[in-house]
Amino acid sequence: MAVETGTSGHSTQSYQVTQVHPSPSIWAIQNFMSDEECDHLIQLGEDKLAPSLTIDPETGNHIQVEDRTSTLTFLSLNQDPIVTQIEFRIANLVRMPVNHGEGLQILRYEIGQEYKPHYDYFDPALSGSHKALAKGGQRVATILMYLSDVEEGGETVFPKIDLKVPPKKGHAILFYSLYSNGELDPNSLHGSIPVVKGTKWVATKWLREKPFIA
Ligand code: PD2
Ligand code: ZN
Repeated sequence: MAVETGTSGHSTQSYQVTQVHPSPSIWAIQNFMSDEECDHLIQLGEDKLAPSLTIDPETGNHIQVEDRTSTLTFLSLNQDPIVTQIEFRIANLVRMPVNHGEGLQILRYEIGQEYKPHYDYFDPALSGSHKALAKGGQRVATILMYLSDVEEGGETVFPKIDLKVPPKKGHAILFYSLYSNGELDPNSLHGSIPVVKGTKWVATKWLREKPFIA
């Protein structure tokens, strides 16, 4: 397992990166965020939570589906100095410009809430994908940053490769939805299994091929 240590140039946070799977490429990042940063993101999210939506593969419009039962808040890029600091840390980690990132999403899962297995990429064969692809191209990678510990359940799972990642405050995972040649990786299927005890808070950032157009 490859291990490297990164230090964010925009703060003193020092984190450890470990590759946990080669294809899809999945990386675990310990201590990616401080407790204060996690608490700050939860605070930004908690007053503005609304039902989570997904993109309808037929129309490209945002719709509410039974597969995603959490609530969420979307943050703006560069919303405040702490958000900006985290966005630069992510850009540094993935070696992509900060403007390739969609805005952070702050997600809350209560007991029983989940996100059933899905792909973060847009399947170009589906009519609804064109609208989404026009806003910065394909989603190349995703970083999930855990903002709370969860007493039981709430793991991020990759069913095709039998991998389960328990949420732990301050830790993150980064995974790629495309092969390095740009083709879609079907093994990147992933989800969040139901919370059994406690509350799961997570921040998600989806990273595009090109600058993201909100
Ligand atoms: O919250 C998660 O663990 C999770 C799992 C799968 C989030 C997402 N996908 C996502 O936001 O795309
Ligand atoms: Zn996802």
